[in-house]
Amino acid sequence: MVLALKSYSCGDVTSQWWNSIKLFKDADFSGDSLTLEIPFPYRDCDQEGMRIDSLPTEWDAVTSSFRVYNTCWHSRLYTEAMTAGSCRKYKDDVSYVGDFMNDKMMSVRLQSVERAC
Ligand SMILES: [Ca+2]
Repeated sequence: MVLALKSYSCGDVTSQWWNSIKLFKDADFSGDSLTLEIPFPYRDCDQEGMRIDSLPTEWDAVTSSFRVYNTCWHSRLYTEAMTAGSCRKYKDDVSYVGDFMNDKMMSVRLQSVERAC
C-alpha cells in the first residue's frame, strides 16, 4: 500500500507508535524533514510491507538520512519512482544513506523483515 503524506515541516513530533518513515535532507537526521505515515486503519507492518511510489517534487533526490518507527524497520530505497532503478536495503535508523544513494532516493519500500533488493 502507499504511505500517506503526513507533514512537511521540520521538527514535527512523529508518534513512535505508528509505522512511519521520516526523511531528512541532510545527514545525521538534520535539515528539513518529511514524515510519511501509514494511515489508519492500516497500521500493522507485515512482511509484505508497504511502499511509496513517488515523493513530493521537492523531496525527489534530496534524502540523506532517515528514521523508521514502530515495526517497519527494514527499508529499501530506490533511485527511480515506482520502486524502480537501483536499490539499497537498510535496517533501523540510517544517519547517512551512503554515497551511492545520497540525494538519489525517489521511492521507498518498508517492511517488518529484511527483503532483498
Ligand atoms: Ca541531501
